[in-house]
Amino acid sequence: MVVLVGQVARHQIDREAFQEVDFRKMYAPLAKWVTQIDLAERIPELMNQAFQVATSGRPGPVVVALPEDMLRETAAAAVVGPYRAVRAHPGAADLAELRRLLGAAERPIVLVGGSGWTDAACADIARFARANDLPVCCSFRRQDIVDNRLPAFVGDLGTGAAPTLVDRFKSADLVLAIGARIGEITSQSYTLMSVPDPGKTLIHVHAAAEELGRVFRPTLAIQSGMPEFAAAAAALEPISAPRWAGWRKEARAEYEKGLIPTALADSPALDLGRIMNWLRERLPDDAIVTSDAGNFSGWPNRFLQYRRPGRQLGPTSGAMGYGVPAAVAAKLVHPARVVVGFCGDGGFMMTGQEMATAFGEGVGPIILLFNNAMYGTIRMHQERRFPGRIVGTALKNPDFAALAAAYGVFGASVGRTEEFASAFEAAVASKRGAIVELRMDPEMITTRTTLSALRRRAESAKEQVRA
Ligand SMILES: Cc1ncc(C[n+]2csc(CCOP(=O)(O)OP(=O)(O)O)c2C)c(N)n1
Ligand SMILES: [Mg+2]
Repeated sequence: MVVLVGQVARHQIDREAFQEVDFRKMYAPLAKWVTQIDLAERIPELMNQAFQVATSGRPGPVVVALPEDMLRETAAAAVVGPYRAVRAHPGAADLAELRRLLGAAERPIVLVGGSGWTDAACADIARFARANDLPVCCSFRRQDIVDNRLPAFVGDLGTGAAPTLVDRFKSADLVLAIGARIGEITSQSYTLMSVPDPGKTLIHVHAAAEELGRVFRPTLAIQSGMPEFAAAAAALEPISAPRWAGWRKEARAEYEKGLIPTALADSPALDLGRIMNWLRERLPDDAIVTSDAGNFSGWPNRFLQYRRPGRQLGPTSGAMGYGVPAAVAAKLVHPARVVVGFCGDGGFMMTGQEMATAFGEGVGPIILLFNNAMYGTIRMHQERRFPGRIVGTALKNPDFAALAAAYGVFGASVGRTEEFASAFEAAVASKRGAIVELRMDPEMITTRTTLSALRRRAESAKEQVRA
């Protein structure tokens, strides 16, 4: 992302003039690079550099401040050619070492993640995994890199990672991490491997040199773009009759078992597990699923199967307010594809007004609004640490169906499992954007446990401490 932002005139700088901000300071820890163009004749140079930096290595945002008087200047400038992102290739020696390490492994696991994946790179990695019968898991909110229906796919390491996958990852003797930073969420708060020596063979492939060796010291570090690495990996001679065929099969069986909803309550009126399973069958292969941040996201993350060329768009930063705008943007780019945005009531109230943009642009994303009348994630932490003490997490929401009508989009409010399918089909058919509210049981705090179970556990832990 390249952000062009207006700045006060050059002769007003440092007066704290109207709306003056020192953008270099403000964005220093957030952006990959911040610059200001003070001379009109430097526009070609600095704009070229902005795109070059934003797209090369680990992609990241660049902020360009533009003093308003500079914008009124004219200058003679040569036209420069388009920017070309710089991506490294894996070397022959690195690939030979990778194959040697893999050949010596007993329980290998591949972790895919990060950005820079093209359709061809995804297909190449799937081919590499199948040829070597390797299990593949993915990092937080990067579930669409490998088609989840392939036998190689064994789950995701997000906020609600399956305990069986976490255990399996810990007992792996070789990790091949491709593109993932292995950050706090993916590494389950840095518990998947020891720091800094991971205690196992770690082959880390990343587009940026500075990410290699961060936290975990790799046995083999390979700086490479994803398309470049994936093509090379697919061309490697496969390990014949790998020792880990059973290990991969067990991992896949555990993942498939996880698709069966956990029985949390006796026939709940709105059974989210059944609804997610219905959606898994219903969504086309090229569907785009966007997600906000919040506990509701556990439902699509655990039960949907992301596919290619389908996409998952979600904030790996955990920022709320992303789901609706991302769904509107995805539908603008791909008007012919089904776009479903998953959102909590809290997150929807932050940026849900973007439904006006969808209506104005004439595009129809479908928003599934999980209404539990609270900031569920924060309530969960309150119950865990201070059971029964609820502060500032209850929400008094507007009438969402009425809000949908006010925006001019389709609205439905679903309180029973059997009402969902027809509401969803009507939303698809409406073609003008839709808000489908799911009036969920607030007890369903995660896909694996209830609010009262959490509270009981926290209370009895407190009792034990007292005793
Ligand atoms: C912009 C922003 N503000 C605050 C938070 C902290 N936060 C994380 S989840 C959450 C609550 C989410 O509530 P909701 O969208 O209703 O989803 P639920 O957890 O109830 O399913 C909050 C406040 C955040 N991640 N992002
Ligand atoms: Mg909520």
